[in-house]
Amino acid sequence: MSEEIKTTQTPEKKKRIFSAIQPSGTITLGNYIGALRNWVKLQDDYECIFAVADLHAITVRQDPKIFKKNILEAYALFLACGIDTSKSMFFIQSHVHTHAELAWILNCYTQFGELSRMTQFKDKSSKHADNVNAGLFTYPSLMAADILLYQADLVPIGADQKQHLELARNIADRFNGIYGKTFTVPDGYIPKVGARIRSLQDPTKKMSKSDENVNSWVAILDKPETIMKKFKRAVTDSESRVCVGEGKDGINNLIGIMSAVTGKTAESITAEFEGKGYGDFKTAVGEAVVEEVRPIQERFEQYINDKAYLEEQYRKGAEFALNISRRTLDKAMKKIGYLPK
Ligand code: ATP
Ligand code: LTN
Repeated sequence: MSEEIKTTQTPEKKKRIFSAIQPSGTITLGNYIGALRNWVKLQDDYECIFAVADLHAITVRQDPKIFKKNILEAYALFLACGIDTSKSMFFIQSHVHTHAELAWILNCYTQFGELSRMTQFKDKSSKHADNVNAGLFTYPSLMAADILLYQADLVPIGADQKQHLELARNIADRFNGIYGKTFTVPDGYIPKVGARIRSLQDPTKKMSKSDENVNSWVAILDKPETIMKKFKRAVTDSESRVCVGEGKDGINNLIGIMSAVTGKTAESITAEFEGKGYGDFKTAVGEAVVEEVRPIQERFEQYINDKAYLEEQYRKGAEFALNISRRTLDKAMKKIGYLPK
């Protein structure tokens, strides 16, 4: 799996990228630094296809009203972060029926044992012990369908999704091995900086929007005072020197966040805060994050108040996506032996 990708390519044939984020709850700083921000940067050099993964989101129970609101807000927020529909294809997963169809097919080429080894399944089934549904288990084959439908070359993801991507590669290889080349086997792109932003309350865990402790994550749409408060409360250690070190998960994480939003290296951050305490540092990280999200929040307000524009964009996205993905689905079905419609 490649950790780094070239930023320029020959104009004739751009490589294709696919990625998606679930609209479950609010989009966090982890999602932004680990995923969204990279999507925005990739748009000029790649043919990008992005989706709001709302089919994946019902693997945990959703309140219908809130869910509906979250899907539209996620779409608007991604636009506000810089997804540009004149450069990239951007749609809502449930609007494109080929995803659910190919997912069923791929389920039949995915082994029970493979799915049982997924750490996200183990984590989520222990978190939602009262609702360990089959969708939670087969989640990775839907994700594989998302990617393989578009013959994507590269998939930008946070480190937590690496195992799912490996599985998508295995499924593609297996299918190609049986029927001949049908799917492009995708490579992952995991950013070096910010691939795993950690919880502000338990820095041994990743920052996750489904964490019940609201102080553990920062949402892109949190008010400035809320962001400052959450950073001030961030769990650190009993030392006082701002530097990267063993057993300093909290500070390492804050340095990582600071570095991701300001572009400064860990060394220069350490030098800047030499002789200053954790309190000053936490305030500075909070302020840097507030500055980073301010323009995004302003653009979000404009988009979310223009429902007609949003609808026009996601309709256009779904139409494009269906056109491309239908070809792959037809090809796979033909190879399996289904009668043409
Ligand atoms: P959930 O809490 O519902 O599992 P999540 O916050 O982990 O959600 P996802 O929708 O699973 O978010 O992930 C969206 C994208 O953001 C993925 O590419 C994922 O790798 C990335 N991502 C999620 N959390 C982090 C994090 N803490 N640091 C870096 N990247 C992250
Ligand atoms: N499972 C991913 C979201 C997701 C995705 C995808 C990412 C759904 N389909 C396809 C990359 C490619 C997640 O929870 N982060």
